[in-house]
Amino acid sequence: IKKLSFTERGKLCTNQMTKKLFGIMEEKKSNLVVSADFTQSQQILELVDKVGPHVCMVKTHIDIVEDFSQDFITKLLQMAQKHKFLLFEDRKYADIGNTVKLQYNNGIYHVSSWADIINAHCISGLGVLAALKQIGLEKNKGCLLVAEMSSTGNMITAEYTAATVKLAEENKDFVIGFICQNRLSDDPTLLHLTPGVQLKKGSDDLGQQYLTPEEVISKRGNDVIIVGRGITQSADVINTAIAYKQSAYNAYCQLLQ
Ligand code: UP6
Repeated sequence: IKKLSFTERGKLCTNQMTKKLFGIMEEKKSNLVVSADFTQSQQILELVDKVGPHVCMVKTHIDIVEDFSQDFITKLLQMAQKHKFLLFEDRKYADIGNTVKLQYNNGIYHVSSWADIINAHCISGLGVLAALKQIGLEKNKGCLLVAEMSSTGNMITAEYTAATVKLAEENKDFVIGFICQNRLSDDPTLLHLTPGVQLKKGSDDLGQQYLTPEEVISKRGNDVIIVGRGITQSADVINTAIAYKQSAYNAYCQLLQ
């Protein structure tokens, strides 16, 4: 596998969100996303203040936060400014178009008002993407498509993955890439982000499967690692985040043309 640098790839992008993300990745020498899967807003803010300098993006599951407030969002946005990272809400929208539109824009969380990037399963057809796009494009947001999953026994087939890739390639005004386990598209302007990453290969007791940063980036040819508990449950989150950042970035650099 041969790759272009983040800067070179950024120059090829017409999608402003992808361009912006490549710029951050190059500047911070980081293709690490931290998954801030805590249930208390203070835990999330403390984590991102520590690891913020080392990540290109912070991934949230806003619907697990027990003390959600607008003040929390304001602080999260301030952190994103301070440490220069993007916010990715991992909601995995999957319903019919009209419903996902309401979920994205309305409810308690008003995700479209603060998340730079969201993601979707295209299981229900073209309407999901069309609906998210109606809101997202106007606000210059980006969307990732879930093309593969890390969990054991997941029901995604090769045909489903291929159809998802086609949809991404046809909707590059809004779709910036994939959540996946393998490199799926040769298009250098589409990003491959991979969850299920720890420094040691393994699994948890609920079906999650882990690959190492080297396996994900240099062997499989993905671009970005997404790490949750590997960082959040570590006794030294800063140095652990640095270790993940360096192994993923070095693995990418090995592939440069
Ligand atoms: N995630 C996966 N696998 C996928 C898609 N998304 O694990 O195929 C998400 C999970 C979690 C994070 O929802 O937020 O990535 C992984 O967390 P972990 O590193 O603690 O396992």
